[in-house]
Amino acid sequence: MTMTDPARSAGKTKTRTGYSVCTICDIGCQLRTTTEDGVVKKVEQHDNPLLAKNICYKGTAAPQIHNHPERLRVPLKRMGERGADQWEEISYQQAIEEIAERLQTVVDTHGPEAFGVSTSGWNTQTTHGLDRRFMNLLGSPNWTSGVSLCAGNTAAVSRLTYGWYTLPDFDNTKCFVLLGHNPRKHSWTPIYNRLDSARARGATSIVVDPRLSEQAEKATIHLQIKAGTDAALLLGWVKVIIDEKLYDEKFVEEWCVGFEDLKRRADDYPLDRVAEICGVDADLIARAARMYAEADGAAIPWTPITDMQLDSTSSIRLQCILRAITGNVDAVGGERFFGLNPGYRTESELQLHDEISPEQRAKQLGYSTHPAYTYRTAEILRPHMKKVWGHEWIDMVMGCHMANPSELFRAMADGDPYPVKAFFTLGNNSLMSYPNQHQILRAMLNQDLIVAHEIFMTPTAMLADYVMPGDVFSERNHIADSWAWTSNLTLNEAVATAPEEASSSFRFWTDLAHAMGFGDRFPWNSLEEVIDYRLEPSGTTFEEFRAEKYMDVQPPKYRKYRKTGFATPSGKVELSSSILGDLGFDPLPYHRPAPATSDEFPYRVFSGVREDPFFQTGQRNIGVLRRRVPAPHFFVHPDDAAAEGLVDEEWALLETAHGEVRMKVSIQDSIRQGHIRVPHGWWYPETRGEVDLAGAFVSSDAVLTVDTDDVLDYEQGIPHFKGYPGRISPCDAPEGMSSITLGTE
Ligand SMILES: Nc1nc2c(c(=O)[nH]1)N[C@H]1C(S)=C(S)[C@@H](COP(=O)(O)OP(=O)(O)OC[C@H]3O[C@@H](n4cnc5c(=O)[nH]c(N)nc54)[C@H](O)[C@@H]3O)O[C@H]1N2
Ligand SMILES: Nc1nc2c(c(=O)[nH]1)N[C@H]1C(S)=C(S)[C@@H](COP(=O)(O)OP(=O)(O)OC[C@H]3O[C@@H](n4cnc5c(=O)[nH]c(N)nc54)[C@H](O)[C@@H]3O)O[C@H]1N2
Ligand code: SF4
Ligand SMILES: [Mo]
Repeated sequence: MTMTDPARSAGKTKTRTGYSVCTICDIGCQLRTTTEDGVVKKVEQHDNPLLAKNICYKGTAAPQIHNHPERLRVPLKRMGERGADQWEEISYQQAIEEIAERLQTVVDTHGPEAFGVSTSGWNTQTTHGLDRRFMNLLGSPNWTSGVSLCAGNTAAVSRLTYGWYTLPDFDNTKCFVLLGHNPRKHSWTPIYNRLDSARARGATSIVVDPRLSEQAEKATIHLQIKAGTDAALLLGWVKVIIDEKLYDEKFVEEWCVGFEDLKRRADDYPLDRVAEICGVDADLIARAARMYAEADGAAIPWTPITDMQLDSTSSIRLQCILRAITGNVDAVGGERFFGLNPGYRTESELQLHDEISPEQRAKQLGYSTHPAYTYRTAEILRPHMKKVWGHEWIDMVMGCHMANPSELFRAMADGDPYPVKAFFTLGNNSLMSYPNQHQILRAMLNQDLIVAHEIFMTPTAMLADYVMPGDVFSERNHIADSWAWTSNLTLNEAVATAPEEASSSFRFWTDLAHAMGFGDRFPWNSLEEVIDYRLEPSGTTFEEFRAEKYMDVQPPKYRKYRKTGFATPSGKVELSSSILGDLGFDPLPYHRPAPATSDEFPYRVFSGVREDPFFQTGQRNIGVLRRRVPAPHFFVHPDDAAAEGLVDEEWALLETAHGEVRMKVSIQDSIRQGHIRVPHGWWYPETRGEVDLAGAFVSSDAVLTVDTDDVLDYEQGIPHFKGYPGRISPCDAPEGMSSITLGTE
């Protein structure tokens, strides 16, 4: 049905401007979007001067992304072999009916747990927990996400330590510590701006990074550690802080349990040992520890680096522990527990975690082996969450009730411990976004049904049976709640017209539930109705909210635990974790060394150093962005390049025990000798139709790492992406890749 717009029929252009929450990366800047006749023309900075600096060149490229000629507009059904990239266009209605029927067959044959979902949520934006609601009503616990490797897992581990997840009190901090984390002007711009403002106010900073990163260049102290040794460094800090009595004795006495055990554990990490493990000077480590502990309000902002290490659980817990023993928890200039916005129902509330039976919850992949962020830990925390925060199930940063992705892909590939035969991926390039890409490919080739909800034809979508075109942020209404990370609400307005056959994730799950016979549990007719339902406690509707404001910010309240206690079994900060102990793990933090380098694999390789023009695996097809970084590069120290015969801007082959990738070489003084950087997420959309899966196996970091138990963090089952052994040598350009074009637009 086409609506006739009176302004348009009169020959006038209809211009609209609205507030947006950018989803091109996951930090969600607040911007303004202008459309003409429903087409995005301009995305620009916010009209509030306090927010105006929060914009990067990916955000301003939104018109090129949203209007891209290759944007998916019509549902596609696979023709020919899986992965052959041959499609038939079908209607949205036909797609939903066929998907419902085929999903029902999988559930009838193998049980509901045979249905797995991977989604990262921030770009599809409008789920409102309905993906989990759908799965819980069907009986499948096997939902996972990119947040299992990034922030979601920190949220879960923080929660079992002190019952909530912190965010720095950036406006008041006197000192901040970045464990690798390296926000830049065009990479997580709002955090970059806040760190810069803190420095301008006189805050000191400590940067821990094997590279002289952009943040390290500005640091008061740079600790250029060996990759993968952060937990050892932090244990060294704990020892200095305890030995020199730099901790907050009153807070420790009143609000912490396990201090004596922690002290004994820290005694295993004297500074000379830590200096040896980390490869940095012992005095500098001690100076940094003192600088952090002595600051009157210090913060350790969340970092993804410790989310992807062999001892990730310990590294994350050590950050919580340092915040606690220095008295910085829920404190001015330290770290805030935002709590929930009382006016907005949480996604968790819509997810209906009581509807799935305890027996089905216990089948969640990872539940018994790596439970830290699965239902198993969440179940233990239920009464404590209820007591302190008022709700039993709070899925912070969408990461506190997840399946382990490696176990999910193993079940999909090998039926171990049971078959998973239907896989939906929404706004997630799953093939390339977890470790062990070869296993993920096998997993996908072994499915009866794959559905991808996407805006572009990614390598993952190429492997699907149905590709459902998604809408984008300029086309949908939403109120974002930072996934309960903060209590702020921010407005996103639909100002553009979505392709007629595109769907929001709300529409997709709702229509599928109706087609499968449980539509009565999805009583909302529109996205706005769900938002109205979520806003009900505030007594406003979506229309009223947007007429009045673009944001809702709760006034800060510090040290809330004084009234409520902490949401842990002891009601205190658990320096020694009763939950980890009860689950059979070491209750205290420790350092676990990564597999050692050898003559065969002499370098420490790490995935990361995000590239400014791209978010993760995206945007390689957006000409205006791709031209800024046309090809992927290893970073190699000049001495290592000379030793291996590598030439700047020429191709090289990097091999690990598990896989190999090719990319160009960038020789850089700033990287620690003996280390090699591999960027994340490279494929070559321009080679679609010529190279298998558009080059998804040529340069992707996910082929270099496996996920066998010896290289997974014990408690969470997190892969080790930060310092695994590898070797490098010069090579020719990969086939079909000699002249890399620059995307299509
Ligand atoms: N091997 C490896 N894996 C990693 C990492 C790594 O360094 N190495 N990093 C981890 C980290 S830090 C993170 S945060 C996660 C990130 O994981 P994700 O956030 O899932 O990022 P991508 O896997 O790149 O997938 C995003 C996909 O969403 C699509 N998309 C964009 N906007 C929309 C939309 O509005 N609607 C729909 N339907 N689709 C949209 C894009 O085209 C893209 O294909 O990955 C993690 N996984
Ligand atoms: N433009 C752009 N911005 C982004 C993203 C993007 O894809 N593009 N992704 C966003 C997301 S989801 C994330 S998670 C962040 C990630 O971005 P950052 O937090 O900045 O992380 P990376 O860029 O992966 O790596 C940062 C630094 O970690 C160092 N490092 C590597 N291994 C180790 C180690 O073992 N220990 C320590 N201490 N340091 C180490 C590297 O040398 C590097 O300088 O960026 C966000 N911002
Ligand atoms: S940093 Fe850039 S891409 Fe990320 S949300 Fe902000 S404007 Fe969008
Ligand atoms: Mo991330």
